[in-house]
Amino acid sequence: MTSTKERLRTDFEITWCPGCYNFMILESVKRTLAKLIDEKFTKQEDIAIVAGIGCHAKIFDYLNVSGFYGLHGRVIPIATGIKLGNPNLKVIGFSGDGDAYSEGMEHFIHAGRFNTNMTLVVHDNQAFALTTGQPTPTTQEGYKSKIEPQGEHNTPINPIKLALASGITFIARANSNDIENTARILEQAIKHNGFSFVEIIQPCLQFNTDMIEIGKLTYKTEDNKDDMKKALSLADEWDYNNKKGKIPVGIFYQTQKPSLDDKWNLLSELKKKKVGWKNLKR
Ligand SMILES: Cc1ncc(C[n+]2csc(CCOP(=O)(O)OP(=O)(O)O)c2C)c(N)n1
Ligand SMILES: [Mg+2]
Repeated sequence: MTSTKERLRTDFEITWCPGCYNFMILESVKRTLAKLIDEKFTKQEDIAIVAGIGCHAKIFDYLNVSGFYGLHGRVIPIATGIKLGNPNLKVIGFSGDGDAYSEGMEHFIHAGRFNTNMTLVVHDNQAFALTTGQPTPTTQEGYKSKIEPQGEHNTPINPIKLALASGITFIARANSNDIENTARILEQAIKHNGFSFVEIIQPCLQFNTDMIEIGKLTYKTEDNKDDMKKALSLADEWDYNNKKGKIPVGIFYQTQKPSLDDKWNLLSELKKKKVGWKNLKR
């Protein structure tokens, strides 16, 4: 008998570079979804995924679930649209650091305000990889590329701090190399009621090779709930520039606030009755 995890694979040829950390992220996602389906938390047909454009986004082709292969930077609005169309679906967005923090930045901030009931997974390789390695908002200073031969002179943003400031209700960082812990974090993120954000550190073997050892600096933290001070101090431990010291990974912050579906009575009704808009009798 085929396992749930096997049913999540597709026959598309995988075109990531050999050894790319995206393979590890794909494995973590498959393990998480298979567990959630086996536990009857959701059904395979009730999962919808959205991807941006980039190396990360190819994950869309390798997962046998429904969804929408979007535009660069527009993962969150598309996912929000799916959620508004049918709040009974489990919606997961896959974004790159370029995708989420450059062109898609404004959506990220507003997602915190809306508290849309979805998960955003950011594959953060500190580079625009698919377009051959230009620097993104999380690239470290000094990174040399074709467009900045003298090196990146801008300071990276810290997406964890930005998420905390934006009111995002579930914030975590994972290390792509640690499949088991990433799967554990993804499971908690998908089970969270509200907007959950999982930033996955993913070295790029081809372009930002200065950061290739970054996974080795990570250490696991204990899951935090809504201690904002603790979350801020964890976020401050790594500034995305430093190649020394320690990088915490784990659930940095989790709090309960009404999600978009809870706040909007018609969406709550659709969820309660487990129906779509056309079956909603008013
Ligand atoms: C609207 C739009 N702007 C820009 C691009 C060009 N583009 C395609 S992929 C990409 C880089 C993606 O980088 P990131 O989101 O970090 O993903 P990665 O390839 O690193 O996984 C860019 C800039 C595009 N396809 N569409
Ligand atoms: Mg990238």
